Parts: sequence; C-alpha cells; structure tokens
Amino acid sequence: MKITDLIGYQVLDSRGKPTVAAAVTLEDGTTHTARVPSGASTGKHEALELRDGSSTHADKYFGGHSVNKAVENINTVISQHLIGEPIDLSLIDQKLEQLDPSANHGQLGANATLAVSLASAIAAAHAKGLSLARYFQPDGKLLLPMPMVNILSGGAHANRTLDFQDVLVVPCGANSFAEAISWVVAVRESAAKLGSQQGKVTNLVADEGGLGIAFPSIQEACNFVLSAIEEVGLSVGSQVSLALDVASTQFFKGERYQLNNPGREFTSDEFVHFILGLVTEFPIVSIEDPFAEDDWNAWQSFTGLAPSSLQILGDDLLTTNSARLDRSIATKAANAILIKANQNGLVTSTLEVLLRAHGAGFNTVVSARSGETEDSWLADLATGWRAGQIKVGSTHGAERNAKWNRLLELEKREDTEFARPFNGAG
Ligand code: 2PG
Ligand code: MG
Repeated sequence: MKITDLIGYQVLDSRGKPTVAAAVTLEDGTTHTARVPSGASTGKHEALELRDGSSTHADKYFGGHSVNKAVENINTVISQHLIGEPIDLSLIDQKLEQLDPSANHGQLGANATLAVSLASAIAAAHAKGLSLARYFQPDGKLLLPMPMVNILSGGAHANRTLDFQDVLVVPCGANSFAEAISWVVAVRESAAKLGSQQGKVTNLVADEGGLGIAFPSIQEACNFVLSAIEEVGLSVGSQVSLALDVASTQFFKGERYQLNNPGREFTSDEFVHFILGLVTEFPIVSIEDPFAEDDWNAWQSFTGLAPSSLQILGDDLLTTNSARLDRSIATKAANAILIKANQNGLVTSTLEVLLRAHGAGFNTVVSARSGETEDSWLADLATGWRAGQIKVGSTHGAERNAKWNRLLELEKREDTEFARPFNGAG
C-alpha cells in the first residue's frame, strides 16, 4: 500500500510547549498520526530538536520554542520524497537518513524525522492489519514491560525540590501488569497522604506527575517512599523496590557534584562512594545517571564496585546512540540503557540500539520524556520490542496514563506475558 499524503503540523505537549506531529495517509484512505515528546533534562549528545528561536513572527507567543522549521521540512523536503512510496518502515527510515545524513539529524530536525518515522510505523502496522506491538513481534507471546514509576520528583522537573530528579518504585513482585500498576497507584496515594499528615506541601505535581515534595536529603526522600509502600501493606524489596534517576549532569558543575540538600559538593570519586552507600542502604534495584554524561571514569569505577544485581542505567550518558552504547559495553560503564526514540531520531535506528544492547547483555528501559503527548505508541514499542521495562513518569496526567492504559489494553487483548526483570530482588 502506498502513501498518498504526508503532512506535518505543530501541536502542544504536556507542558504546553510546541511539538511536531505528522500524519501519513494511505491509499485505503486511512490517516495515521504521531506526535513527538520533548525532554527538559536533555543530554548534550542527543539528536537535535529543531526549534525556531525567538526571531520569527510565527513564534511570537512561544518564546522561541515553536517548531515551524521542522514542520516545514516535513511539508517540503520529506513529503516530496515519500508521497507515492510504499509504506515500508525500513525504506522510509533509510530515505530519511539519506535526506539528513548528519549524525544528530540536525538539518531536518530529529523532531521532524521522528514524527514521520513514527507515523509511518503506525501506518505500516495498519497496512498489515496488526497492532503496533504485533507489527514488531508478529508471533509468540508479547512481553509486557515492568513499569518503573515516579513517586517523588525533583531536579529540572520540579524546580529542584530534590537534587535527584526521580525517586521511583518498581513493583518487581507483581504477577501481571494490571497488578503492578495497581500497587503503584496505591503507593503514590499513600505518599500523598503521608506527606500531608507530615505537614508537607503535597499538591505540587511535577512535570511527570510525581509529587514535588521538598526533602532535606535523598535519604529522607527514600525513607519516605519506603514508609508509603509499607503503609499500603506491600513488602519492601520482595514486592516493591526503589529506583532512582539521579540526572546528575544537572548538578555537575566545575567538575564537582553539587548537592543543595544538604549543601555539599563531591569529587567524582567521592560521589561514586556516596552512590554506593545509597544503593547499599536502600532496596534500590536500578540507578539512572548517577554520574554526569561525560564522566566515563566514574561510571566505569562504579560499575566495577556495585553489586552485580544492580541495574546501572545510562540515559544522558548513552542518549540512545549506538557509538556511545558501544563505548559503555567496551569499558563496562553501566549495564543498562534507557531507550528514548527522540534522542535518536528514527524508529528503526532506535530499535537497532535496543537490539545491540540486548546482544551485549544490557537491560533496556523504554522511556517517555518529561514533555509528553496523548499518544500511546511508546507502550506498543516497549512491548513489541521486548524491552522488559518501561518508564513513563507517574500515574498522574492523561499523557502518562495513555501509556499505562494502552499496556492494560494490550494485556487484555493480546497474548502476553509480564516481564519480571528483578525477580527475586530484595
Ligand atoms: C529522564 C527523562 C524522563 P527528560 O531524565 O529520564 O524522566 O527526563 O525527558 O526531561 O530528559
Ligand atoms: Mg533520566
């Protein structure tokens, strides 16, 4: 089946910031749309998100964030080359690569290429009469991912109420996705209740739906979430464990890790030992970006010292980039990769990074961004790609729940099994 039309247009993300949407129309008259997400704590090695800057007339009210140039690139260069072509995802992504051979998709904008690539994937699945998850895995049981869910938010997502960006929970002992998400909802509610009992401000919801509660230290924040878990009668460790996204690049300044709470700064080596202390003291199964995006030595020495069961997850470090992944495999810096399609810019090359990671024995966590949309394709990608884990933010906000709800739907409608990557943890 051929593409008869392709358009790009500007829409809003969950922060009210402009983002790119693309719509692919097929010969059978159906139209398939996708919208791209956008980060706040972005890594400097990510693919380029093309924004207009403040000078354009069309941008007057968007403070330089509008995406008219990226949209224009879809409506001129890209559509010229794709209209009339068959709906074949790998050919389309190859064409997009040829149209913008720059490593970071900086000419067309990774927001333009990804919108087209995603809409094409959705259209290609339709053309085969499959769900997007099934398009990537036509046979056998689909693997529903274990969710990693934000309870407390800090960093760039919550005006630095905490130095660390996320304190998350992993319902590692749940037997189904539906059970997993129900436990998490209970823990988030329990945390909100506990916070108000303790006189904390709990009505501040951060960009990803987590509670923006201030704490004097990360240890107090972790203890608070542990109490919230116990309060609902779930057992810490065997049923629900902790995970952290330190997002440390955000507070790595002048070669020092600078914490506001408590006011203290650390050399890389000191911070390696600080993080080791945290993962020893708390039932933490996964730690993301404990070190800055180019502090490779710290990553390497931590991975050598940490318990082998700990998931050491590279986000800003690896930026869904195969060369950076290869370096981390070769140097044993990290043992897991966060997979974000918009860090990469194309669906097929994002999948290639994930498969390469699996080949090296790395865990993979498919992730949303802090600026999200109502789209749910992420749930299908995580499932059809057998990622094993997914991170979407909290269970608050329709842009987050669209992904959880799609996973609940896949669990009911498809032949699935639930991933248990931390089975036996705790
Ligand atoms: C992260 C993401 C999502 P952002 O750091 O993992 O939580 O944040 O999209 O702002 O980069
Ligand atoms: Mg991160």
